Amino acid sequence: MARILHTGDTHIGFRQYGLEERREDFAKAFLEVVRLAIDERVAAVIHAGDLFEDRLPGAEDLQATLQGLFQLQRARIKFLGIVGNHEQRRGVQWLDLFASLDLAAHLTLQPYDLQGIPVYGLDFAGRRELEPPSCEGGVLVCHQLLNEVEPDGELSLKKLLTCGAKTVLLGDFHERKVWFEKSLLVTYCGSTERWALDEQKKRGVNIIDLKSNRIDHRDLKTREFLYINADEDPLQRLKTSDVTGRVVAIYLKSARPTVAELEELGRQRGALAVRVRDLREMEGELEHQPDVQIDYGDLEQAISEALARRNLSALAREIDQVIRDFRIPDSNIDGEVTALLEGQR
Ligand SMILES: [Mn+2]
Repeated sequence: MARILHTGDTHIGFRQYGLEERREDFAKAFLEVVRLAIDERVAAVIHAGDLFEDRLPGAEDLQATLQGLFQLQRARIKFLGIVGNHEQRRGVQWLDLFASLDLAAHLTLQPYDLQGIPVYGLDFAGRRELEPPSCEGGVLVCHQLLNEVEPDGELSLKKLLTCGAKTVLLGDFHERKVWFEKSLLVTYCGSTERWALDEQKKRGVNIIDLKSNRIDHRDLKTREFLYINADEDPLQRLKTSDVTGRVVAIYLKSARPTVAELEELGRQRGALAVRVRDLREMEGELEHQPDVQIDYGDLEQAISEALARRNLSALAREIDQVIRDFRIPDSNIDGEVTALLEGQR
């Protein structure tokens, strides 16, 4: 038995809605995954990228991550990973740092031997059409979009059939998906906390026996969200539901009640946050449907989501992060970007 836990898109360090509680939630979800791996006595945790929200996780985030990695090490569970688009750096990757401490292995096209099964890994390779590498008889781990989940996804399910892999473990798309094509298993594990408001389903991980390709999943206990649909009366739902400590997500089709009224009532009732998604501009102008849906106050997130789908170079992503990082004062941006550019020569 070569049972493994497949996870990814952990996004540790994401201070969602500007809340410290949400930043902690993303780290907690990782520790919950570690606890599950230990309970399930798997041979390895295979991480399909985006362990971190960006390339500069804070000390608190690294502390939680290391805590989890040390717990796995004590339980003799391997942590095998690849680098996702969010955390990718030009030099040493965080995963390489963990590998140098013997807490992880960075999967590459030189297969890692897991109980006789070769495990291949490919770091995020951009949004251009991608030819899968040859992975004879083994497992391929990558962080890309399949054309089955995004029409202009860079990787095709059909091509995966010819790369020789028996199992393909994916990250990048945040919902769990499973395909069986002939004897090939292809799966996305989904994110471990709700990174975008529309990630409504329960978050979880895959448990897979790599010998038989038997796949199972386990739910994670994460922050509770209350979803209020556009055809419901949001004021009534807010008044009659227990929203204490929850994130309340409201889809709104009318001008009343106002966002401010909903936020105020949610706060009074003890909600952690109230997020309103205005569906009005979507109505009747489908031909002008915007690329990005923006829920109030979440411009940063909308920009991140849109950029993640563009084929930007690692350098362009780093420059973008420097410009949008609120911890870097405006007066230092010039110097930071110049240093990045000069490092390219
Ligand atoms: Mn992700």
